[in-house]
Amino acid sequence: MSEPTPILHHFDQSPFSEKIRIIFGFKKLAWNSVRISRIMPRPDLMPMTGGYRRTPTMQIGADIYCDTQIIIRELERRYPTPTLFPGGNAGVPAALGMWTDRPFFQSTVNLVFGFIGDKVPQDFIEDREKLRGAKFEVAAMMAALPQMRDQFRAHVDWIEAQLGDGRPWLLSEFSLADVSAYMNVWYARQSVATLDEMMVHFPGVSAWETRMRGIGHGTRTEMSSADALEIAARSTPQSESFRDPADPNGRKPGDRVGVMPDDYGKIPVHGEIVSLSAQHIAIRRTDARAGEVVVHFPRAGFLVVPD
Ligand SMILES: N[C@@H](CCC(=O)N[C@@H](CS)C(=O)NCC(=O)O)C(=O)O
Repeated sequence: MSEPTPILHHFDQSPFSEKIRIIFGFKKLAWNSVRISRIMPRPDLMPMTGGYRRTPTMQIGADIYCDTQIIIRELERRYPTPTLFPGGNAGVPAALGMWTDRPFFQSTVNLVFGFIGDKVPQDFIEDREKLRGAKFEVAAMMAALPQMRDQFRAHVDWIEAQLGDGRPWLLSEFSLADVSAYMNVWYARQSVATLDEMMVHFPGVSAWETRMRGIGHGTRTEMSSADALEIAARSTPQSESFRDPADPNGRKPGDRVGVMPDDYGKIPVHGEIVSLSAQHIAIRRTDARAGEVVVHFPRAGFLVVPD
């Protein structure tokens, strides 16, 4: 049986979404693109995620994948060749996400908003303040721009050092490590017009960026959010139920839990456990518009709390 086409709910400026678009390119996949608004509300998406609001989300029928960690894991499971974990590198490329997606990303966000400063639209500021539960201090970010340049540069310098022996990719062969690190450089390139003044000093990174851009995004076809929601409503989740005999808290299929990110956007999604492992939890929920869906999350960086 052929695999159903993955649907990515994303927006074009989203760096985390760029990771997934590149993986579609690397694995030469056809995919459907649902462009979501950069800010809430997202009325056709929330019925599927159950409240998870970070970007991107991947949908395959009535299975919904929240967070790039779990999206990548699922794409690798369904489309193992070519692999994102070559040469026995089964753990490090994924673990490196804790550098690229957190401190490196935070430095990049600070650089980007310090640079674009007062051009950030008010509705975007209000949306992200609500998401983070903290003030979006544009003036402070602009004042800190020199420090942010230093921080971003230090992260990029690690990429340059790793490529210093002339290897084409961070772990010699192309891997998830390249995708994750590149996301930040891509994001800064989109918004910081003067970035080249810094990047000319990183010839290895610049050549690597050209190779990364050459990978493309696979075959993208636009789809409306209403059509995607209808697909979820018409489909049956394909997730098998399995327990984790080593679960350190004795959690098992059938338990009711809430799952949420541990950093921000801590909106718990409630449901009944279908399957779980050290890196994955899937919960079943029912929505008036989406019908029965199974929502999948990673474990690292996510909290699971009993309901
Ligand atoms: N850990 C998440 C992070 C995703 C993330 O922070 N995405 C940004 C956009 S690139 C976001 O969610 N912004 C708020 C929003 O889109 O509502 C992942 O890997 O998917």
